[in-house]
Amino acid sequence: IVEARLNLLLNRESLDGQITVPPRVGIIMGSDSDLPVMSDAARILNSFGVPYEVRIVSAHRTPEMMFSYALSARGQGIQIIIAGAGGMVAALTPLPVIGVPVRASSLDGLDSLLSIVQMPRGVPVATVAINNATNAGLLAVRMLGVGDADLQERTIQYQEDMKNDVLAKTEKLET
Ligand code: RP5
Repeated sequence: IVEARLNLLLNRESLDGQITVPPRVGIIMGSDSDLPVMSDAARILNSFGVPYEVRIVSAHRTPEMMFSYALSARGQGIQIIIAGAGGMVAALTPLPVIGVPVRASSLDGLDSLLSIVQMPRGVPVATVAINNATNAGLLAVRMLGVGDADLQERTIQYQEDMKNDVLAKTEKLET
């Protein structure tokens, strides 16, 4: 179900029959209601050709699954975890964890932001802006790019494209 919804969000046909490569990034979240936000990270990883997996694991609803995922991710070859929320995961893995505060219904995401960014010493979580899973994907690409020149080159190209896009829009406004 998650994959079907993700394919829909990414306008992607089913992966059935395609050869899949081992994921380098794990995208996890506490509920499928986080998918519309977290799929932005998948979209970025797709565009950079970084293989990833998506899992719904909740520290509150399925703690055993979340523990199991966090404890086994490194051994499965995962290099970075992007987590809607994410504090608990960072306590269970030596991998870099990028936390995405997801704006739930009531407190406009501030609750999620503070619960992720205010980690105690010894449990670091890189935290991006509320609902900004795009930046979580881009940060994961940059982290991987430190040891992958081709990927780092693509980050440089992404930055160039973004700058040119802004310049083009600015010129359009000034004409
Ligand atoms: C969190 O509570 C989930 O990650 C989600 O962000 C929020 C609401 O979850 P649902 O009630 O929509 O399943 O644990």
